[in-house]
Amino acid sequence: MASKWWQQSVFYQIYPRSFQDSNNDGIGDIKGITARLSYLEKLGIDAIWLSPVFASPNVDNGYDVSDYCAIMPEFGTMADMEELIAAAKKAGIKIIMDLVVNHTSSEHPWFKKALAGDPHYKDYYIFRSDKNGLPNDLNSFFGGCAWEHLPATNEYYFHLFAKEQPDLNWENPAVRKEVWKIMNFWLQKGVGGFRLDVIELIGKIPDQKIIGDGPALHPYLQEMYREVLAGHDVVTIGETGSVTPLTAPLYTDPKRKELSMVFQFQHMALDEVAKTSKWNLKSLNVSELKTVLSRWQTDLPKEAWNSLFWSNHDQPRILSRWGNVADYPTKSSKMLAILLHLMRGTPFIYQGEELGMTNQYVDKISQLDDIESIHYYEEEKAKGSSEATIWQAINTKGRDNARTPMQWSNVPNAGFTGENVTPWYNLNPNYTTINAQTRLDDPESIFYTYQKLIQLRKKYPLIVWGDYDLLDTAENIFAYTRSYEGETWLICANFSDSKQAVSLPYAATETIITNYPHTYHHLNQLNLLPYETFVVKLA
Ligand code: TEU
Ligand code: CA
Repeated sequence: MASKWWQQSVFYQIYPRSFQDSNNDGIGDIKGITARLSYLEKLGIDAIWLSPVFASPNVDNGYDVSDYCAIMPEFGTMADMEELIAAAKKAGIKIIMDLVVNHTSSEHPWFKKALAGDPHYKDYYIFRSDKNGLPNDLNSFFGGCAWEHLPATNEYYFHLFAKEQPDLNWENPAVRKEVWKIMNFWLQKGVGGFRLDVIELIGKIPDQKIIGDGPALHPYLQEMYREVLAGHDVVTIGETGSVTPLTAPLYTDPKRKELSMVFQFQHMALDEVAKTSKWNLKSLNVSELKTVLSRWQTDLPKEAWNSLFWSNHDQPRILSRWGNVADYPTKSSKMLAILLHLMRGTPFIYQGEELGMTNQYVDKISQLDDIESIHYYEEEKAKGSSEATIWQAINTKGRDNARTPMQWSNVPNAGFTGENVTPWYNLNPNYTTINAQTRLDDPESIFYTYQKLIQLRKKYPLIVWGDYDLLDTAENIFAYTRSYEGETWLICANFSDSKQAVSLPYAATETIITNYPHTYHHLNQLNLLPYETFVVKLA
């Protein structure tokens, strides 16, 4: 397959509400992003995945869209958006829109007309009569029943997320045509592609309790390709919560003309008790992480393509989750960055990950913004769970952890908004020490590790195309090789806070990158320090 730009790119995800405020209303906005393009150019990224900026009542912070072809007034105007696309293009950065088309906001005109009884628009959604009671026991991902009762009209409508996010009926060709129109509208604006929110759900058949991977899912994606994507050199990234290395090629094999790549979440489930929920915590087993990530490196057919991420706006911050904030913040954040970015696939950096931003600590419901965490708190309180258990889970896995404002400097409000402004959401108090300014001033900071990893990816085709082989090492040693055109690199990490002896039957001719001031030659008697990580070229 001819190589694609998005296979050699590094993406950066921006959660616009929390990135940069430009008009001192305490809310991040599009002009703020444009003002920060030079920072992103310095980092070296090639594309921005922009979380939704469309008109929305913000029940789910933009993942509840009320007009797909208008900009949320708090974020600015369509002119601001056009300016961002143009300025980013000049900086060599593509803008990828976050398309949320499994559902709309209940404020969308389509849904309002449906509620008013318009039969054309009722068929845009999933309504069922209440004459036989609840259609079935399906639940929403945000807790509670997935069927919202409308007593006035003796019916229910279906929502897999909040009740303010009614699911669209993709079986209806008119709905699909509306989506193609929206996508073409944004392609004409010059965007570089789309991240497709919960796209695996669009083939759902609620009456048969089929939610993900419905029979019509791939036909819909092939229709999307025919109607919108064919002929455009754009990227599509599917958010597919239950995809496996076996099913991923169904989305990403170019011969199937569907998507470019998918976000898989198997590694993100390794610290939750299997088959329960994200809130049911268990500690990470590094062997399981090695197995899962390696499976995505080796079981994907060459023609399929992988995304690589630790963090996003739904996940806790990786340094708090699987790094070591207390004793080895810099070493462990560099270990995580190097381990992931030397793998095969397109890396995604989440805003603030390149600064080593961390989770925040909360212990009052007034400190929560995220609907998912608020529902969880209420449900657990109703069940009689202890506050300690609830807050332990929220502080560990709550989505608000990733949504505290970007920490630019050590002034009040961290340069995110004016010093005397009340930001829409509380900053993490550690912005006084963890911020872009301190990282840019420190040549040994995590920022420059990310910058170098991006430079290496551009310089060495081995990183993009090389074969991956996991080495058989002790549990806490994560070591693998990448081989390409006769050259082999070895990547080795001590994924622990204790010294680890490791013996690797290799000799190194060059140290590419490391998080300790060491160089590496014979690798057969190494005593790695906590989180010590290195990449070497093998003899
Ligand atoms: O997330 C879908 C999804 O998988 C989430 O329910 C995720 O499992 C959960 O947030 C993990 O804690 C997408 C968006 O990324 C998310 O922000 C939206 O809330 C959701 O869809 C509905 O649009
Ligand atoms: Ca603003």
